[in-house]
Order: sequence, then structure tokens, then C-alpha cells
Amino acid sequence: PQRIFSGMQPTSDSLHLGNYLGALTQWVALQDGYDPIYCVVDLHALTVNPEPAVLRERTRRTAAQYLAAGVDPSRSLLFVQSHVPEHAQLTWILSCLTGYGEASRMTQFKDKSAKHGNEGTNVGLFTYPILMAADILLYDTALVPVGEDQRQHLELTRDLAQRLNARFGADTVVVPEPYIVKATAKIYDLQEPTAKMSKTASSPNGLVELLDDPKVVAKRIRSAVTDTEREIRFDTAAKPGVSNLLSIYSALSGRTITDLEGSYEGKGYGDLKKDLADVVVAFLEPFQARFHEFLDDPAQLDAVLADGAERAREIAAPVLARVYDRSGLLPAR
Ligand code: AQP
Repeated sequence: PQRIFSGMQPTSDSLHLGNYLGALTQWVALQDGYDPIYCVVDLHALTVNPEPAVLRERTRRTAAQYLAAGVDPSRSLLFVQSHVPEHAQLTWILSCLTGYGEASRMTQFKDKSAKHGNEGTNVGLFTYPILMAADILLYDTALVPVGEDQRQHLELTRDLAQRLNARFGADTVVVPEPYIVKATAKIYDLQEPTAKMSKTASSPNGLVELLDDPKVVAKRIRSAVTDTEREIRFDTAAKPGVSNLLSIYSALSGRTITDLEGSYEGKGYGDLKKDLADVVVAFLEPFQARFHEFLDDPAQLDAVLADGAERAREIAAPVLARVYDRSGLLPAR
């Protein structure tokens, strides 16, 4: 079976609906017929300089949310990035093969660094996509299920893989493909429906966090920005707010957009929002119950992560050794 790899940063107490629909639901679906590896990328989260105790807590919480969403450790390998030192080691090799200009063109870096200025931006944020490339290439990954915002980083990963293969031999690493499901590739901020829903950039009212109080979530959905028309129709250019609500509704209910448009003909935005709020709450309540079960048993959670790390290292170590050797690094005796 084809190898799958993906990860999320523990940069918040809760993942949001964009993370869930853009990535996590695909992760769960890909457990059938593939060989998946899912990672909590805590080294990436260091780029926002979290409080140490907070990072530790969020790492466990993120893993517990993967499990609550349906990531099944008997079918998927689940681990924490920093438990496998090969990630940091391969990053250095890849850094030396990445152009400064090439890295400077990453739009996520440009956006995030513009907000903090040169002095407020750390080098880790700049090299973030190279660490991401290392994550993926260490596992001979074929497919990477992510949201649309990660497409450019995946292109860089592919370029680096091809560069390694051109320099050191065609079979040095596997060149991965993105796996981006169009319908949910980008979930938008409820208050600013042309910007992506984001852990760090959205205002609280624009976000639906998976671990939020369902009452608060329902209220946020009912207050989502729409437009001055009345018609419930999917049209991302003219009606970004309504289209976003329809995308979320469709993904969570399994109903098609056309079906939803049909059943809301002649009804108002208030009806759509109220029903969507019910759909979201019906999803969140059991999700949160499962999350708490996993979080409240840290010994079991840590055991799952320790087992994952051990199995991950068995895959990553020979890949790193291959790249080290072909790079001309003298083997240690
Ligand atoms: N709004 C979104 N719609 C669809 N998919 C999304 N993803 C993130 N936002 C959306 C996908 O979720 C995964 C999380 O990756 P990450 O933890 O590296 O976070 P990110 O991509 O940087 O986005 P976030 O969660 O909003 O965090 P910040 O605020 O730190 O940028 C990825 O697969 C991503 O594509």
C-alpha cells in the first residue's frame, strides 16, 4: 500500500473546523487501503515560541484530537515529531540544497513575517517548509493529505526530492504527491469569508474550534457574515460567506451542495445557519466526549505515542542513513 504522511502543529488548545475538514477527515478515510503515518509536529510549533508547559499540553491535546477524529493506532502510525531526531537531522541536509531566494518566495512565510517584521521573525519560521519537507521525505511518502494552504510547501518538498535524486541517485528519496480534496481544501473564516480559517490569524468569532463550547459555536455560526442577497446558492466569488457555510454543511452531513441548495430554496439565511449550527453541534458533542476520554488517560496516550515513535524511527533511520551516506558524510564507527 502507498505510504501517507501528514501532520499538524500543536499551536492551539484546539484544532479548528478547517483542520478537521481540510485534513483530518481525509486522514481517517485514508486508513483504508493505505499505509498512513500521522505526526504531531511539535518542532514546527516552536516557531511561535510557546511556553514550554503549554506546548507539552497542546502536543497531548492534538494527539487526543487525532484519536477522537478516528485515527486508529492499529491502522495508522501516530507519533510526535521531536521523538524522532531524524527530522531535525534531514532538515540540515535539505537546508543546504534550498536556495535562499527559493525559500524567500514561500507565501506563508511572507505573510507571517510581514506581520511581525524582520526583528520579530525567527529563522525557524523561514526554514519551516524545509523541516516539513524532511518530515515527508523521511518516510518514503507517496501521498500527503493537506489543505490548499500547504500546496506551495509541497511543491518545494517535491523540488527538494527531485534535487536529492538528481544529485545522489534516482532512488535516494520518493517524490511525494499532494492529496488535496477540492471541496474542503479551504474552509474560510466565518467573519472574513475570503480569508482561511486559521488557528493563529482568525478572530475568535471567525473560528470554529473543535473543543469550543457547542453553545458558543452555534452562536458563531448564527452570526457568520453572509451578504445582502437572500438566495442560498453556492458561488464563491459573489457569495463567499454563504458558500463557506454550504461547504461545511455538505462535508459534515454528507449531502451534496446541489441537494442543500434545493432544500433551502425560498428559505432565508437564518434557516440555513440554524440548521448548520445543529449539524455542527451534533458532530462536536461526541467528538469532545471521545477527546476527553483520550486526554484523561495520559498513560495510555503516551504509550500510543511511544509505540508510534519507535516504529517511526525504524522507517526514518535507514532513509536518513541513505541520504547521509550519499551526501558524502563519513560513516561513524
Ligand atoms: N482553513 C483551512 N481549510 C482547510 N484546511 C486547512 N488547514 C489549515 N487551515 C485550513 C489544514 O490543516 C492542517 C494543519 O496544519 P498546520 O497545523 O501546519 O496549520 P496551518 O496550515 O498553518 O493552518 P492553521 O491551522 O490555521 O494554523 P496557523 O494559524 O498556525 O497557520 C494542514 O493540512 C492545513 O492545510
